[in-house]
Amino acid sequence: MQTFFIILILAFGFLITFQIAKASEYVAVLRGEEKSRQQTNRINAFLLLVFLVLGLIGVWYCNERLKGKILGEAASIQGEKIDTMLYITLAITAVVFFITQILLFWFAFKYQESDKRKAYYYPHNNKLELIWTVIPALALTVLVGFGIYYWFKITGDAPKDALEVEVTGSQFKWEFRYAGKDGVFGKRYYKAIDPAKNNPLGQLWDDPYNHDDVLTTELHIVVNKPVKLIIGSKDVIHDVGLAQFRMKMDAVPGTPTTMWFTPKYTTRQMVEKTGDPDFVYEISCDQMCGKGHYGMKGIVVVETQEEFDRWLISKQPQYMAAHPEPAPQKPAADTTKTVAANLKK
Ligand SMILES: [Cu+2]
Repeated sequence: MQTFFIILILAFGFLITFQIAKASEYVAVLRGEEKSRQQTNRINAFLLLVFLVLGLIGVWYCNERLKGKILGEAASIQGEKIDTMLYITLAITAVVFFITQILLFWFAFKYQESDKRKAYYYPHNNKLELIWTVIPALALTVLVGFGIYYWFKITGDAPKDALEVEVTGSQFKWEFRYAGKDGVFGKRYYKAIDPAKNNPLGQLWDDPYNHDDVLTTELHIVVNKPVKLIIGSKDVIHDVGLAQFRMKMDAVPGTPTTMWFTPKYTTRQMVEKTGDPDFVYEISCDQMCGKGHYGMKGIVVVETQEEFDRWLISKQPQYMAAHPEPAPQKPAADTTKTVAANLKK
């Protein structure tokens, strides 16, 4: 139905344009080709000026309406730097935008066709070419330079005391793994992935480092403590999007990516700051990864170290879920059989 309407609208649009073109052709014939062309030129020149004025009013209006409403304050120390970069870039590009747009439309109006004026032939000027190549090149190099500096910082080595969390994306959810008491993540192998056997991340159970690793569906991190995310994917490319912290990193199958940042405010502090009792930090998927892409929105909790420790300790390591206590009434013969079966494998 929708497609039908779109086709109908397009057909109407075509018909209207066609009719207008035909009508103006008749007008031209009646009035004389040359006169009609001059009049069209004058109208177009005036419309360009109208477009400039309305466009600038629109820019001002959007800016006024949306000021401070888009992302809010950055909630991480690194995010502040990214915001500063964004504002500097916006300021520079805004100056260029206003100068070029005003000149473009004003010149188009002022120097419209006139019988009293002959176009000035000015084909080339090396000095001008040099100026408008070198200045933007320098400005962009400085902007990109700052960008690369922060990029290397965020994706480079995290501070030694950083909390490490492994983030794994899949269609359509995020799974988080904490290293547990030993502080070391156990090994994983993709062929060991078996959700039916409580092993959704493919942890290798013969690696003792895996025995205390905790799997969660919420990302909990500690305020004022750097957190390093080790990011991966089980199927297609996803992207860890943490808009409030100004962080974003692709989750690529087979190639772990990392980034680290330091959250500045706990979720509770943000509730107070924003005045929104329902405030939660969000993790989103920033890659169109399939039909259920929108369902990857998840919750990030920023809390104090004590709250975090209490939360983590309340979680059962995945090893326990994958290895439930053997039922005591089971006859010993069964175990022998299992061992024998395993040996055959
Ligand atoms: Cu995704």
